Amino acid sequence: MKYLSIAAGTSAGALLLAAFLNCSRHELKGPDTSLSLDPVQGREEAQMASAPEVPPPIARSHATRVILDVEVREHTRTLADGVTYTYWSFGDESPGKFIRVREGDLIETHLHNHPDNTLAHNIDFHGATGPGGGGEASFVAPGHSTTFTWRALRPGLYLYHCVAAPAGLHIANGMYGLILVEPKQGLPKVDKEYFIVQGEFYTEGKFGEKGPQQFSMAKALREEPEYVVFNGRVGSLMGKNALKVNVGESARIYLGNAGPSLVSSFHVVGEIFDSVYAEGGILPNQHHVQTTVVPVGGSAMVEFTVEVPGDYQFVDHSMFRAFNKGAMGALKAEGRDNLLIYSGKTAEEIYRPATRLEQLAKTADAPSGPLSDTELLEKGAHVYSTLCVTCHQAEGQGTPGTFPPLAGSDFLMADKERSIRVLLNGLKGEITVNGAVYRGAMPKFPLNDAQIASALTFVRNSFGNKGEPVRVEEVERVRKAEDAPAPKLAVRAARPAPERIRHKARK
Ligand code: HEC
Ligand SMILES: [Cu+2]
Repeated sequence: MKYLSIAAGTSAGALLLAAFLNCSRHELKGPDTSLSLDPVQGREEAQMASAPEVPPPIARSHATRVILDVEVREHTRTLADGVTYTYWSFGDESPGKFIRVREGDLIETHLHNHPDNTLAHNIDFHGATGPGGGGEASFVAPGHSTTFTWRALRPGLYLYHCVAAPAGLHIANGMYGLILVEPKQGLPKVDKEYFIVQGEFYTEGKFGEKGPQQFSMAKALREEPEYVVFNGRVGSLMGKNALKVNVGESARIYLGNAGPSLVSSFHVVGEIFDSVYAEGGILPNQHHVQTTVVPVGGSAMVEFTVEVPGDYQFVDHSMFRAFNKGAMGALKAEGRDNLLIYSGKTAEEIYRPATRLEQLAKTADAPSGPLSDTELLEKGAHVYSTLCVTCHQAEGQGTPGTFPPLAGSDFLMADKERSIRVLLNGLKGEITVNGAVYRGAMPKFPLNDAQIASALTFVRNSFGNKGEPVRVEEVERVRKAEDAPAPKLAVRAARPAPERIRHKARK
């Protein structure tokens, strides 16, 4: 403030300030903050649906008093196959029902705490404006009901959840759901609507451990859930519970993230969102989105149209959550193929590029007569670049501590016969090269005498080395003395004709 008033005192500062004000006035269209409360006409029951279904759009063109009854349950439900957990939920299932109201509606909320329950609960509507989103007003002991009324002032997709202390625990046990406050003019029409709420479960037992599971406060504090799931349980949207759409139909998914800790990166594998309403606002703020972030305690809406039939998976793209903790669901799209967009697999064949040994075999052809120095060097360069280079490196410099250098190697240059034996037999055990100790192992390679002679001639006359060539006969002699049999080096049988598996285009 101080800085601003001083700056404004100078003419440059005044200009800046003017530019700033100007820009904010003309370029940013502010939100609607007006408070014109529509007259409330009549009353009706809240429109609700169980996951993943969404009640139909609101046809009314006026505000009404919506009567919303929500019952809190504490009961055992299935978290994964063979795994049970004591859920606390709004209604029979977690997440609670999707509630659909209209901007301007008055929501008369009755929260009933079932007498079988052991704890007090409440409800915080992120779509409500008022202390605690209704948390204080709705706080209710087992066997009691509370009533409070709130005005759905601002349209958007909102999370609701229990906020009774400790709030993290009540959410982690499943107390959450979504409420859509439809804008007066409605949302764009789509063919299919679904809702998904992501949530975490912190169980004492590891993921998949059978039997009833207890809540682990230690894991919750570390924010390390065993389960991250869509709609309350592992597999709630898999197999026969997959979401269904038809090719060409427009779909909208209402996403919520109850957390209590992890931000979600929602992604449909093989589909691109045409529009995303980030953070559950009513303006589509981006087109052609691959993955959208859903904050904890927040929401998003995504719209898409599937172009090609098949099974699509959707995930929290934090992949270990998806594949190891449950954050995965499926979308089944039915309809006609469109080969102009996606072909499916059209061929599968054996892939067999020339292998290093095959390449090496090409240098194995028997010489007709003794090899000249140039021939030795050429062949040697080929052997080096197909085989030796992987370990001894392009300039023969080796890798410190692992592969000894051939460039300037006293070990190599000191003893020609020993170097022949290295290539005939391989080398194992401790050696010292230029003062450095190596304790590695060089395998024995199936090289014939001409290859060994030429490789050694090459390395003894490259990378700054200068030495006599190594003749084929010399290698022959050492091989005989070592009694090392010559390797079989026939070039492998001509490769089999690639086996083509043709897949008929799906109908
Ligand atoms: C798979 C890696 C590997 C390949 C390929 C390889 N070597 Fe070696 N080479 C080694 C290792 C490891 C040692 C050291 C062995 C030891 O410590 O006892 C070594 C040692 C040597 C030595 C003795 C030490 C020195 O630095 O003078 C020579 C000579 C040699 N290799 C030449 C070759 C030639 C020529 C080829 C190609 C035909 C080749 N090597 C291919 C790993 C390899
Ligand atoms: Cu609660």
